[in-house]
Amino acid sequence: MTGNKDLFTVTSEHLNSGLRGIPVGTCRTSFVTPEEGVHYCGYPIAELAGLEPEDVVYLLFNKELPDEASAQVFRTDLQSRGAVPRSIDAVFSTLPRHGHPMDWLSVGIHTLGMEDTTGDWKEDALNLIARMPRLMGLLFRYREGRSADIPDDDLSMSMVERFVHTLALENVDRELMREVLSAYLVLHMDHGGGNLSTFTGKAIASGHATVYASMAGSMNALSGPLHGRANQSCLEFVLRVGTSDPDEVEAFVRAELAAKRPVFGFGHAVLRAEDPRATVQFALGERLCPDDENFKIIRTLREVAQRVLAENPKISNPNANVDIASGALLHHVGFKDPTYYTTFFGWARVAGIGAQIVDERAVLRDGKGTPIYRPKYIAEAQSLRHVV
Ligand code: AMX
Repeated sequence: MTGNKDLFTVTSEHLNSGLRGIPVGTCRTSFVTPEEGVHYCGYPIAELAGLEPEDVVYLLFNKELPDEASAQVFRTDLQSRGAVPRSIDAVFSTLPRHGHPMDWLSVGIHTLGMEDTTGDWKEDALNLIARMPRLMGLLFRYREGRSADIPDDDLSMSMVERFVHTLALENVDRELMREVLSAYLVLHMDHGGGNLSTFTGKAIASGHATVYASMAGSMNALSGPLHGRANQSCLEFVLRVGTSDPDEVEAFVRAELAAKRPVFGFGHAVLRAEDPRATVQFALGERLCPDDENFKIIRTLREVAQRVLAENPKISNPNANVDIASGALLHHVGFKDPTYYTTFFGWARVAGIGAQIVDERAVLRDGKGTPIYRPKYIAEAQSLRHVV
């Protein structure tokens, strides 16, 4: 963006509105349109959904998809960065097991930063991305009390394979788990510059806190029920629906609305169509688990809830959002406890937020980076007074 153009007029009505819609910067990794949802570096998300997560991380950092040779070099580079220090085990073994997994994730990221921060924005962002699979696996293992016989990390594996390998769940189809998680990561890596967790991470980094401290802050922001934790709430909602019979689902949806409760998995602040990330996950579910009970429920909800919500003209978008299907898929492949779901969201976002932090700190403004964030607040209900 060049020149000095008027972009927006700020009026007193914008105060205390959560900066909603107020332009504050530029984003080089992704943008969101009302009809096609998120695009990474210009590519509609639906076209990227089948790619390997490593290739999409490359895209977010380099703004181009890799050719075969660059993809291989990048994978080898990530592998060389992936080793997680043993102190993570010591820290995780002392955390309260009833603590929310997102709090564990934040502590884990901070611990990685205390062990090894280079101070180079890109190095630290890539190191963290490479260490996330093992960190995530250990998080599950220690919090579930399965700390015995954890397999050694195998850095020759892909990122998702390393997580699945560390998790080492019995009686699950590991290939199915890999496929669903790979798609999940790609779909959730980035969503523009102004969502709360991304904005928070960039704001913290603007004061030159480390990538790790900034990312831990992002995860804390993501943990809120109005933000990332909506995907946990969504599967809890599906489990409460408990039936795929269209008449019963309709009665349930109407009762929720009458009780002034949200119909989870529907609606969006920006999108005005079904979120393509939901469409992709519905297609994945039709292929991988069409007879799964929860999948049958969301298939019915997709039609029934959309129809019922569309009766209310106040609702700008009655269609399914990204959170409708991810929980059913994660549940199907073996993740039965929805309290963990936001950690997958966080794992994915480390890539997008990491790339955006690098852009803001080392690329924008001809490499000078943005200054420390300092929006203006106007004094309210404070007249000058003195203690004596
Ligand atoms: N169920 C019930 N009411 C809904 C609704 C839904 N799914 N979607 C919108 N509404 C209501 C809003 O609460 C609002 O009511 P109000 O006027 O009494 O405040 C009215 O319809 C108009 O809302 P809107 O302009 O269409 O959407 P919004 O930007 O205010 O809210 C969202 C967007 C996502 C918070 C809302 O659709 C919602 O609560 N959905 C259900 C929860 C959910 O699935 N959250 C995950 C969203 C995906 C994501 O961004 N991670």
